[in-house]
Amino acid sequence: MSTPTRRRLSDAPFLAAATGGTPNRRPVWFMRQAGRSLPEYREVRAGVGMLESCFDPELLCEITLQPVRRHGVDAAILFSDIVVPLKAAGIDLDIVPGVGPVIAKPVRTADDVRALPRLRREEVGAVVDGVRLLLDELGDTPLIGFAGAPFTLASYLVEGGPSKNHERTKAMMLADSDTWHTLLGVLTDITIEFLRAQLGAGVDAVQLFDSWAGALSLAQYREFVLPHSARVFAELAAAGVPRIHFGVGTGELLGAMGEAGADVVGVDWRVPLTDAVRRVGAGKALQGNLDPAVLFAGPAVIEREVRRIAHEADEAIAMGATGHIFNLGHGVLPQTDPGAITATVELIHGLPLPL
Ligand code: 1CP
Repeated sequence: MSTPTRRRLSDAPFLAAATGGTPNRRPVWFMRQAGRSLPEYREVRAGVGMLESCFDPELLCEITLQPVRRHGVDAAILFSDIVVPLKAAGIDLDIVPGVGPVIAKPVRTADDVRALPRLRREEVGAVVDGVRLLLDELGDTPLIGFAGAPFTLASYLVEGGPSKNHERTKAMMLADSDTWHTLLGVLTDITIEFLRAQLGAGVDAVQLFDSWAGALSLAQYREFVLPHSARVFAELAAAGVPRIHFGVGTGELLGAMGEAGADVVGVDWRVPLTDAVRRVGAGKALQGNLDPAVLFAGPAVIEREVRRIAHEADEAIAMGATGHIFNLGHGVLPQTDPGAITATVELIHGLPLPL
């Protein structure tokens, strides 16, 4: 893969922590750091649809920069959505305010799967243009690209929208495994193409969001999901950038998610980092894991929880983790006070580094 535009940012604390180096401060960024918690986001999004903003290079650049400017986080994450490559490929869907992605014609049968389009690079040209604008603006701050993992994308396509129980998805997976693996193969190809487009434009790291994989048993994950996610990571290895893997409620899956091939494994707030390192095994960095609800509990609680996590991270590193990137255990909640986020970043940056 040719990536002539990639920047050299080896001193960036986020990249040092992700690659087994020694960061000069504790790196922190937040999943969903761009978005409704920020008044400047609500202002630029007024009257502009979610998907429209994801395909507008200037707007996606501006929204990506907002949390970097305001909070001084150690990484930017591309403003996009996991369904953007599906939309770009021609699948009829929308992101409905207050709901999330809604698919016009859910994918339920072998014929539906056969009819799915593939993604051509030029269809995400607006995202590529947005990445290029961002690299000019970001200075020394790394840019994380991302995509949804095949299972989480499949859940939206099969259910037709957000789902609590993923029952139709699991039904296809368990009753018609040929159709399931064909579907995940198509989604894996789309995910790889979307991430390659971002890497070609110069993103400094990638995160694969398998947000809903925690709904699966370990046996289901291993048989029906892991081989596909592993193909995503394997195909991106040559880019030489850190690859992060994250899902919510995946405490039972952490070992298998690490096996899929990421360099960094994201951990939600349910599992202490000292347990996470045992499950993931030595040789990978960890990312997480402040409960997003803690940001509502006031400065004293935030400080107590941040210090606990930093302490557990240091222990995890002593146990074989190659680094720690501070983050939440899932995304910033829309009602979060942005001041609490900025204060949390300052607190983390002020903590001593492990000896
Ligand atoms: O109009 C709006 O503001 C809609 C809210 C919103 C936003 C701000 C959606 C709809 N997507 C996004 C942006 C987004 N989506 C980002 C921005 C970058 C950043 O982190 O700052 C990212 C990383 C995503 C990824 C995403 N979309 C995931 C994976 C991350 C996660 O939260 O687990 C998932 C599952 C989605 C689907 C989605 N898109 C939007 C919503 C509300 C949802 C979730 C719906 C559900 O509950 O199933």
